[in-house]
Amino acid sequence: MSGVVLAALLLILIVASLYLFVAKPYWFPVLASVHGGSIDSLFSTVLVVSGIVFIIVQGMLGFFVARYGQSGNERASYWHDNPKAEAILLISTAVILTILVFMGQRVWASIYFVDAPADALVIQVTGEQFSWNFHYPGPDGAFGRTDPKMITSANNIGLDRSDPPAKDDIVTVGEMHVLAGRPVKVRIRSKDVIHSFFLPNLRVKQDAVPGMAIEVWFTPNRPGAYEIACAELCGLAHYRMRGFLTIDDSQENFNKWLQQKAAEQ
Ligand SMILES: [Cu+2]
Repeated sequence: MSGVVLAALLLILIVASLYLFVAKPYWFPVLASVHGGSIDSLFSTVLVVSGIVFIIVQGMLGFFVARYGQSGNERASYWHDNPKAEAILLISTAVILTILVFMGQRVWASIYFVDAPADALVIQVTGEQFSWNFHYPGPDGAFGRTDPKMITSANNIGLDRSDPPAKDDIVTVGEMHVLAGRPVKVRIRSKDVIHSFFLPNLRVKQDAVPGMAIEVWFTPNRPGAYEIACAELCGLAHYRMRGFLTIDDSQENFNKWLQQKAAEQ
């Protein structure tokens, strides 16, 4: 094949990739949390840096095959060892990757190594095959005792209603409400296998591991209705773990929902 044809194919590859990146026909779902902005901008930075390298490398490859391989049967000259070129490529790659890694560490630390504010709303999330259970502490702010022995089909998390702090607790299945602007701390558990609590719009994704209570916190900031998913293939009906997150715009609406759920149980 003539080098010119290969160069033309490479050009199409470059233009198509650039189009996908600039026009963003497939991109992230709408952002609805405070910390998500730093994740998205880091993602874009990595994509821009690797995109520039991609265009330079593919562009040079296209240029050389078109310029020196028109008839398709030329022989390339071969040589061994070019310490200068190797040093330049190695050091520049190492510097770029190290900078990107440190940028990533900073974002990670700002999300995972910072404690949730004291006034954060705490919600206990329990994954099971195949649903998400949400446990709110109710007006007293204290969670009631749970006991695996008390789990029944009507009591998914084994909440002991005879425990005083449990009296006003609220448990919902597949339905979670939070309040815009108020930090939320979720305590994630699993009853059976490994699940992954995923809030795509909030850029939150955390594994639910049996025997562990893993906490993550975030601040929702865009009222609306969003999706909750399980991001770990956890069994045949994994897809059914889809749930619904509502970010309420006011304390009144949030309280109204809590009261309605309390009345239902
Ligand atoms: Cu799951």
